[in-house]
Amino acid sequence: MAAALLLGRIAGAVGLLMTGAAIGRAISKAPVRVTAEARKAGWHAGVPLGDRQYRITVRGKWSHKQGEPTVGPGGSRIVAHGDFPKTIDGATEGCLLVRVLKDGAIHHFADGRPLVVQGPGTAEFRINDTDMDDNIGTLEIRITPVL
Ligand SMILES: [Ca+2]
Repeated sequence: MAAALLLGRIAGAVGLLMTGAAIGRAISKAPVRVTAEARKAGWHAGVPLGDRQYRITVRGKWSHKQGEPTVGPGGSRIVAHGDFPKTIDGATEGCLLVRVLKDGAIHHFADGRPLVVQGPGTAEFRINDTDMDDNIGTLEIRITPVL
């Protein structure tokens, strides 16, 4: 139990916790779960995807600004632009961004609906925000191969 707690703390410190499949192998059958911390600067790295489609669903809430209501992966209702410290334009402030390293496309959640992304590549996650100090919360991300 103590080892599991310690492992969880270490994974939390780096902002990524993977279960359900071995790290470093492409997901073939079982879903993989990872967590994304709102305060983590940069991309949460490293979920290998095979040459197929994957459905990404998310639970939990976070916020890009302490004092604002916590929200799901769709972020706030405001599309980031101007001086907002966003990662990309055209997605809502504080939404979950998904990048598949290979084609370089960045996907974002709209209204919290599941995303389907195409492998192969490495899936990475982050919040659409670059001012991390006032962020709170964690999202649980589930990545499931589409049959
Ligand atoms: Ca922020």
